Amino acid sequence: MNNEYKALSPETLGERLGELDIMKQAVGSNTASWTVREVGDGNLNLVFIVEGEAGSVIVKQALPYVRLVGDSWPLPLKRAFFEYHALTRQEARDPGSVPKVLYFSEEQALIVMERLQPHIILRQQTMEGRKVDGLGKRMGLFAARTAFRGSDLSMAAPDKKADTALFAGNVELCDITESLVFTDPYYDAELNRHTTPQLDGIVAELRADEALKVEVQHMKRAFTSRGETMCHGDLHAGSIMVTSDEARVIDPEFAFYGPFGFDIGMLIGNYLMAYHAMPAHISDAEACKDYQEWILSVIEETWSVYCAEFLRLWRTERTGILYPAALYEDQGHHFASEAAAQQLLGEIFRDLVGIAGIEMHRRILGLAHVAELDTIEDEDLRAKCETKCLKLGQLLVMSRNRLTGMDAVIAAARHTESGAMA
Ligand code: SR1
Ligand code: MG
Repeated sequence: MNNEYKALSPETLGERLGELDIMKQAVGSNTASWTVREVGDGNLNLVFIVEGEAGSVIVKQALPYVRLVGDSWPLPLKRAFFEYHALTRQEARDPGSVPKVLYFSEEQALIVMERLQPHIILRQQTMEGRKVDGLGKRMGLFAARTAFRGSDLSMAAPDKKADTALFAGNVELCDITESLVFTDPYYDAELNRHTTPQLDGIVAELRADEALKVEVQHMKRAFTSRGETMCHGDLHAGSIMVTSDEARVIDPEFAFYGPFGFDIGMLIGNYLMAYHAMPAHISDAEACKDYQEWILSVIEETWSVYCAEFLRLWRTERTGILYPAALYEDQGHHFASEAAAQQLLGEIFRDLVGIAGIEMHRRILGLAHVAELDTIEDEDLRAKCETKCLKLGQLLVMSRNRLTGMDAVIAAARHTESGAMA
C-alpha cells in the first residue's frame, strides 16, 4: 500500500487493502467478491464493513477533518493512533470487552478490527425499546477494571507515567471535550443549537446560573488536571455495541488520562437522557414505564458492580504506588485500607454525578446531540423530554456533593420524570 494518506472509499478499499495478509485471511483473497459498505454514523470517521468469502471485518479510518462539520474543522489523523493504543490497553485491562484489533496503519490512520455481529449500537436498541440482559454488570465491570488497572493503584509508576505522556498527545480530541462539553453549552457559542423557541427560556436560565458555571468549571479542572486513569473519553450509548445479552465497547479515540469518574459519569448521563426520552419512543404507557424502570435498574447495577469490582481489585491487585499494602494490610491496618477505598469510591461518585449532569446539558445545548432526543419529530414533545434532562442535569451538577448514593440520583430522576420540577 502506498504510504501517503488517502481516504478510502468502497470503490478503492479492495484494491488498497487486498494485499494485506490479514485481509486475505479474514475476508478472502478474491477482492472481486468483496462487498464494501460505508456505515459510519458517528461524528468523525469513515467506517466500512468489508465482507468476502472468508468472513467480514470492520475498517475504520480517520478523516483529516470533523465529519459532522466538514473540512472547515480540521482534525489530526493521529486520533487513530490513540484509538489503537486505547483498544490494546482496554483489552488487556478487561479482556473481551472491546473488538479485537487485527491491523493498524498509522500512516493511513486506519484500524482493521473484528466485526461484532449481530451487535447493534446500544442507542438504536434503546430507541426500539429492547433490553440487554447483563448490561449493568458488563459496563460496571468494564468501567471499574479499566479505571483501576489503568491507574497508580495498579500500574508500575514508570508505565503509568509513560502512558500518561503518550496520551497527553491527544490534544485536539481533549480540546473538543473541553470546548463542546465543559464550555460551549454554558454560553451562546457559535456551534451550539437547541430546540427553539421551546427551550429558549430554560436555556437562558441555565446560562445565567453563575453557581452552575462555577461547578462545571470545577469539573473541567478535574478533566484537564487529574490524570488518575486512562479513560475511554467518549463512553456514551453510541460507543457500545450490543446483542440481547452482550455488550462490547468501541471507539476510544478520545482516550486520555483523567478522573476515575469520567467514563462512568458520561455513561450514566446518557442512560438518564434515554430514561427521559422514552415516552417519545414507546407509546404504550405501561411498556414505557417498564422500560424506564429497566434503564434505572441498569444505572443502579452499573454502579453497584463498579463498586464491588473496584473493591475486589483494591483487595487483590493493589500493586501500584498508591495506598501501598506495606502501609496498611502489612501492618494489620485493614480497617484503614477499607476506609480509604470507600472514601475514594465516594469521590468517584461525586465526580460521576457532576459529569453525568454536564453530559446531559451538552447533548441538548451544544453541537453534538443524541438520537434518543434529536429524532423526536414533535418539537413540543422533544422540548418536554429535553427540559427534564436539563433540569436533572442542573440538579446533579449542583447537588453532587450532597447526594448520598445512586439511590438518590435515581430518586431525583423519578422526581423529574413525574413532572414535579416542571
Ligand atoms: C465534533 S465531535 C462531537 C462529539 O462527537 C464525539 O462522539 C464526541 O462525543 C464529541 O464530543
Ligand atoms: Mg465515537
